[in-house]
Amino acid sequence: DAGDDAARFGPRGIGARLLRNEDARFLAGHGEYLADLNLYGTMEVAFFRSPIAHGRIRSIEIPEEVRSRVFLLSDLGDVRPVRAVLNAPGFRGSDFPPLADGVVRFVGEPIAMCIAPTRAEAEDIAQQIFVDFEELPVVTDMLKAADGSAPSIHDGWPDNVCFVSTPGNGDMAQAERAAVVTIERDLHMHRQCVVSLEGRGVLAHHDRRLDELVVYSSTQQPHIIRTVLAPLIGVEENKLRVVAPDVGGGFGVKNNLQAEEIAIAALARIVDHPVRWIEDRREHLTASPQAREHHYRMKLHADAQGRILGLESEVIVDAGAYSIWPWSCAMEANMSAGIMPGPYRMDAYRGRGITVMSNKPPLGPYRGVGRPGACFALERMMDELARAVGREPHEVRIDNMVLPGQMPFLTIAGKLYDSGDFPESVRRAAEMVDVPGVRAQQKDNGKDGLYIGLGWASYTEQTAHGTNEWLSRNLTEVFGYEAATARFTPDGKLILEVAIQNHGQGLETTLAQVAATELGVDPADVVVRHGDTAVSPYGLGTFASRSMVMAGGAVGRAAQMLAEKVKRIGAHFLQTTADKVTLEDGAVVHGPRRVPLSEVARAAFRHAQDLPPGEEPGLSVTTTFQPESGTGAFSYATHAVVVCVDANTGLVKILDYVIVHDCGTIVNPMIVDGQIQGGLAQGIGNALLEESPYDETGQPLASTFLDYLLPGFTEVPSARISHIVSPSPFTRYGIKGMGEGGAIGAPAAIVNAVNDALHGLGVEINETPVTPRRILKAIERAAKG
Ligand code: MCN
Repeated sequence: DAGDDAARFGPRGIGARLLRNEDARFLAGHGEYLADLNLYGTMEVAFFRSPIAHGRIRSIEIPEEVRSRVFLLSDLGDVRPVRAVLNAPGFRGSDFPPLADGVVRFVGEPIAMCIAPTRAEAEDIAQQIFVDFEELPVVTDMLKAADGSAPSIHDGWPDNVCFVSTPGNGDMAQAERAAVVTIERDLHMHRQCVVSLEGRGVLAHHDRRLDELVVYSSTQQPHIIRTVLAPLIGVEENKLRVVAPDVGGGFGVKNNLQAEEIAIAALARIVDHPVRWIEDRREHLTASPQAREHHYRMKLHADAQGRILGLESEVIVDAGAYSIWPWSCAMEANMSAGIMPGPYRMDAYRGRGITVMSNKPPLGPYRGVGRPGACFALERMMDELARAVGREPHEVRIDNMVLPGQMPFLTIAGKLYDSGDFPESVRRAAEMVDVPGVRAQQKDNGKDGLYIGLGWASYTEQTAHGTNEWLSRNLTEVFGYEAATARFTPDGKLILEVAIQNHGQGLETTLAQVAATELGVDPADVVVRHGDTAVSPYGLGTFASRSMVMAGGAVGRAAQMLAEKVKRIGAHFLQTTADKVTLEDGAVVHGPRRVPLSEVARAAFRHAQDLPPGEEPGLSVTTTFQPESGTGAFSYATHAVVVCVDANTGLVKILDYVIVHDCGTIVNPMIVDGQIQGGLAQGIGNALLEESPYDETGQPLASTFLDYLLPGFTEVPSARISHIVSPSPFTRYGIKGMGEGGAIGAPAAIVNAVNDALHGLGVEINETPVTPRRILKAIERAAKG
């Protein structure tokens, strides 16, 4: 409740629906993205990329007149491939070289860099390169990769299986014996791209004055990019600065160390001018890390009322040609298998996550990571379970959910849910969507070939993973804290320096709101600096819905510590003690008397003689924060969607979309609603449109926006969003992360709605996206019986 928040956190602190500080810059065109940087003498880079999916390079021919403009791996001197490692028995790693090292494993893999004053000229040079390949067998079918029938694409591997995880608990044999209903299905979520508004890009140069290499990258995680990049290119970490300028969306695709980042940084060491590569759209669609591509084999055991007794779930994930750093190829399958039980109680769970390699671009994180697939698979099963026991799907969900009184709740897969009222999210969504009303409308299904359907999805979103969570996944390269510096300038204005990277989430505003809560400053006056290893304390970056909890917590702690000093100095001026003053409206206040922060800062920086005895000069605090629970904080939501399917054309129209959501304490309700809506847009793409198919030779069949379809304004309705607020007991202020949720629930809810609409025709669709072609085929198949 906004009124409560204002009382607890101040009128412009946590909970205030403020416009975003950063939007003045963006809307006026003052954002500075990679392509806007203007360094004298910059040469532009075009990559020559593999035209085939798997082959050994016999020879590379480069015309003599352009040879000095072309760089192969052997021209880069001492540079090492990146290798993502999972410290788990049975994990197989693979080197991902910055430029091909004799073998190429996917169409689009970088082989050479061409430099010229303009990108067009660099592309002309790339056109003149000829590579002779010995073609090798191509693996594109994940099921064959998983069953061992496809030849291995990495030397020394017996097959293409990279890792198998087997989470679970409970007595499955008992669950099977007790079950009255068993539902069994195979389901598939296709491969897709990420499609951030700004593609990837890197600019690197040698700063002669400081004798350091400066790498500008459109990245979500400058600090750990620096840590891992430095040894790969033989530069000491203290001689490498990584800067993320404004970043036009990331969604996970900029949350890895990329081959191009290593190649451009390595090139900048050996040429005497800046070099820059800016990804074009075709490169983004075919050579960037891609996403999803899960195949599920599910078995759900339940009693006659639909109460879940046991769940068996196998997920096979096609991770493409290489393991992405730092997450490794096992990221998707591990997340999916670990979160699979979702918001439900069950007596037994047996999960199996199998990651396989193929001749496609590496799989990377994309909003939701593993969870859109897991939610899709489980929630399809929940709808089929409800059908089998003859009950409304939302009622079966309510009956199976973890209850508020059981929180904190340890799931059967070992996740600690912190707080929440899962059943209430379904009850409220059912009311908002008006279930009896929709059921009444469905009586007209079939008229003019139109079919109405109601679909559901409930999920939990694990956010702000702590160190224990990464360790439980055997990921030792990442950690579960964030750092922040809060400091005043000598004129009394606040600067926050953070290692997380704001690229659309509104963090410049919400972090300022957190500081305003502690220090009583105006958030519009707070400067938030991020994205530069030379500016902020060390931290991990922005991904996994962690920044609000982690960086918010670190800023909150730093600001609180700073507030104590400010109060001591202010109290000294007011001739009272620190416990008697408050910080309000930019001043230290004691009854009717006040000392402005500018006065406090003047004393702290320039007139130390005015400070209380023993007080050190300066006003700056650097500290860290990590949540108390190692598994982080769990948001959750229920999505309910009403669709109309046109059986004549196969088109799906969304008529109503309801989301009941809980992310604990909300810092900025306007931003949170925007995040949910943005995630929903991507979930709708996942459900209905976006797909990156490959033919059997490993050629991408969607390499432009003509064949890779994105949802537009007409496909994305405004969701009706309602909030439950269950503060987390494990985080500062009770905040939970939420940046991925919209994308997690939508594919399941929409496909469920399509199935609900077409069930009367005998149709069942268990793959995404549900394109018109798939719908028409399914109707045709059902008609033939
Ligand atoms: N917030 C809030 N109150 C909360 C939780 C969050 O006000 N209780 C606000 C904060 O401004 C926060 C934002 O909502 O920055 C999202 O919160 P959080 O869940 O902490 O996620 P992160 O800030 O760490 O952002 C990462 C997340 C992820 S994982 C993806 S993917 C994603 C997303 O954010 N990528 C995005 N949203 C994106 N939005 C844009 N515009 N661009 C992207 O690339």
